[in-house]
Amino acid sequence: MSSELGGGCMELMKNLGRDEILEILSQGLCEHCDATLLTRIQETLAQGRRDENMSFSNKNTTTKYEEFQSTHAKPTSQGSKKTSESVSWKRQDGLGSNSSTTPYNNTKRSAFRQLESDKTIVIDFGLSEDEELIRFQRVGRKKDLCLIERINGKPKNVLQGLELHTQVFNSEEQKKIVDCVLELQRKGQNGQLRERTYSEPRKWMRGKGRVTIQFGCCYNYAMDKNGNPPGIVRDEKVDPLPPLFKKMIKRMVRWQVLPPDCVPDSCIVNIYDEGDCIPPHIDHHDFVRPFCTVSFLSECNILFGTNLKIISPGEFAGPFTMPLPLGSVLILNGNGADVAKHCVPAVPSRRISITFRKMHPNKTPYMHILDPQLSRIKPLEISPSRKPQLDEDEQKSKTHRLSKKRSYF
Ligand SMILES: O=C(O)CCC(=O)C(=O)O
Repeated sequence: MSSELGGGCMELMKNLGRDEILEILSQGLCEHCDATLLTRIQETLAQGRRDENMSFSNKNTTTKYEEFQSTHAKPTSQGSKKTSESVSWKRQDGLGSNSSTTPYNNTKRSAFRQLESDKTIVIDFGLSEDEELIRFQRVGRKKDLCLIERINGKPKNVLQGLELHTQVFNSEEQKKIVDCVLELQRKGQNGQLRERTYSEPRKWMRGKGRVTIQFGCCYNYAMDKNGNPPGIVRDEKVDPLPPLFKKMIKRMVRWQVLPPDCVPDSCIVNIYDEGDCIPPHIDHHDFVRPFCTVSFLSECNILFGTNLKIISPGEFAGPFTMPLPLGSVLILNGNGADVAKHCVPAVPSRRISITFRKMHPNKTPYMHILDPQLSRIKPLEISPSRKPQLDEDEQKSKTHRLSKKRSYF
């Protein structure tokens, strides 16, 4: 680009917001180049090598970005004083853009539309459009979980807002994800991840905790050695979300597991050895609702209730127990996220979970930028003409699976 043309562009860019600039820069790029661009920008920002003439430091730009932050701030409330007395409990039955591998060229929009309607497009995780539609229809969804507890003297379903989506990731995809996690763990052990990304308990004992790997933001479970309180540490950097995790996020939004207005931008990987656990807690409000957790390697139980008892290290008791099937996604929202606590007692064998959460816009790390790959995800919609039928056997097996699962609740 000639310097004259470059200067003109810079002048024009001064009037744009940060995410508009990112959108322009990433148009026409494949997913890989998009990710490279994002990483370059993040690295440049992190190293403080910003060119003063760049519009990122422009006053208008900052204002637009701040505007975005404030209009998207959704204060969450919790606050209700709980004098909960568990009177009864009740059991009741109770990825991205359309193939982001599709090149997107601004000057060839009609060609892009053509591609968009092409049935042979390959979706993330290598699915064709038809395969994706079939898999989407196979997802099991439990949304009416119920546990009545007395809160401030009134009966309340403390599980309202909880949802269990099964068969979201199949065994082949689970294997890919687990391999990726184990590789990340190896890197963490070798000091190849940013300092606060990887952490493991100091010594082994039952109920000691678990290995955690965090991406997108540094989260403090408790006050750290620098005096930072629990929550997101805004001036600390951890590694960005790995590309495979972004594909998982895209799938969850496309398959209507997560809403498109609450796309996670951070996650914590929990690696539980046999006997590891997570004690009773409510997730910090530096993260908005809903958030979710995906299960791998071995099935375990999660407990819910306003009053979960710690009996001994890794041994907890509570009024509601739910098994977490492999490849399932548990959505925590409403009372299920904010009134009931949850915990995972000592697991019977090695298990991995990934908890995906969206940061509250006012709590993001200071150098945080929106990831363009996570900003244009559209939920899958099936028009009757595009609905591939499950064959008779599959339909029967889906009905059987659901009626079998019902016995858990
Ligand atoms: O491992 C799980 O399924 C639950 C994880 C969890 O509660 C958390 O990360 O806050």
